[in-house]
Amino acid sequence: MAKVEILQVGPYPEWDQAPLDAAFTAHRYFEANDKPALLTQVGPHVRGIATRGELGADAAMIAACPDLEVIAVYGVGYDAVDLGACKARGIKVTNTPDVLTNDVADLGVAMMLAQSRGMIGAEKWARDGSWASKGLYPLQKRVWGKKAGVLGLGRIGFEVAKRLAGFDLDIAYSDVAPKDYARDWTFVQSAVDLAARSDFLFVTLAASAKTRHIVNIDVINALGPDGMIINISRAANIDEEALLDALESGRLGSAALDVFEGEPTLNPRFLELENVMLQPHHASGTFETRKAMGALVRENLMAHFDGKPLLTQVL
Ligand code: 8YV
Repeated sequence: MAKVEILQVGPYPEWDQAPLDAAFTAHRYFEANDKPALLTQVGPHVRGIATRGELGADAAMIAACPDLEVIAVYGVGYDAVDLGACKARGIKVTNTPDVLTNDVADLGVAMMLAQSRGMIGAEKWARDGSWASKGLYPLQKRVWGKKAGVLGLGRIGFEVAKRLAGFDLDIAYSDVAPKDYARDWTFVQSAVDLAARSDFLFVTLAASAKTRHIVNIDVINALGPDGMIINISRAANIDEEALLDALESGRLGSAALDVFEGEPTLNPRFLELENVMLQPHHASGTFETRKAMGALVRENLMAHFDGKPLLTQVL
C-alpha cells in the first residue's frame, strides 16, 4: 500500500527522521528553495502535516492541502497553527504536552539562578584572567527567600513554582481563576499586581490572541528596576519593544529569555544589553525530552491514519 504523504515543516533529529520516513512519504518543506512551488506540487496529496511549535502551519499552507486531515506539532505550544482554518475544515491538531514540562521548568529556574548570580559573566571572569588581574567578581543578587510571580499556572508554571519552593521563595501566581492544587501559593488576579509583588516574574502562559502582550509596559514598570522577567513561553506574551525600552533605561532590572519575536533572528538591541540573558529557544532541548516529543508526534500521526483515537489532541 502506498505510504500516506505528509508535509514536514521543519527538520527533526535523525532518530525521528528515519522512523518518520519509514512510516510516511514526508515532503520536506524546509528544504525547498521555492516553497510556494512545493506546496502547489505536493499540497493536493498531503493528508498530514508534521510541524514544530515555533513553525506551526499558516493559513496559506493549510489552504494548499485540500485533503489535509491532521496537523501534529512537535511542541506543547500550537499558537503558530492557524486554528481557525483547522476548525473550519475539521482538521485535527495534536501537540506534545507533559513530556517536556519538567525540562522547560528546569531551564526557566536555571535562567533565574544564572542571571541573578551573574554566572555567565563570572565564567568569563574566571576564564579570561580577570580574577587574577582584577580581583574578586562583583557581588550579585540573592535568590532564596525573595518573591516570585508565576504568570500562568498550567503544567509548566506549576513545575516552575514547585521548584521555586525549594529555594524558599514566596510564591504567587496569576491565572484565569485560583487553582485548587496551588493552595500553598498566593493567587493574584492581575498581571500588574502580580508583578508589583514580585522580584522574579516567570512567564509560563500558553500563547494565544488573548495573551498577546499580556506583559505590557504597566506590568514591566510594576516589576521595576530590581525585578527580573523570565520568559519560557512565547515572545508574543511580552511587548518586546516595551521590554527593550525598559531594559535599556533601567526601568526593569533584567530579563532571561528563551523566546524572541522573529526568532531565530534577534532584535539587535538585545545584543547591546548586559542585563539580559539570551537563550536560543531550547527549554525542551534535552535528548530525553526531544526523543519523547518525536515519538509522540509519530504516534499521533499513526493513530490518526490507523483510525485510532489521538493521544494528545488539542483540536
Ligand atoms: C520546542 C516549544 O523548542 O513546546 C513548545 O511549544 O516551543 C518547544 O518545546 C519547539 O517546538 C521545537 O521545535
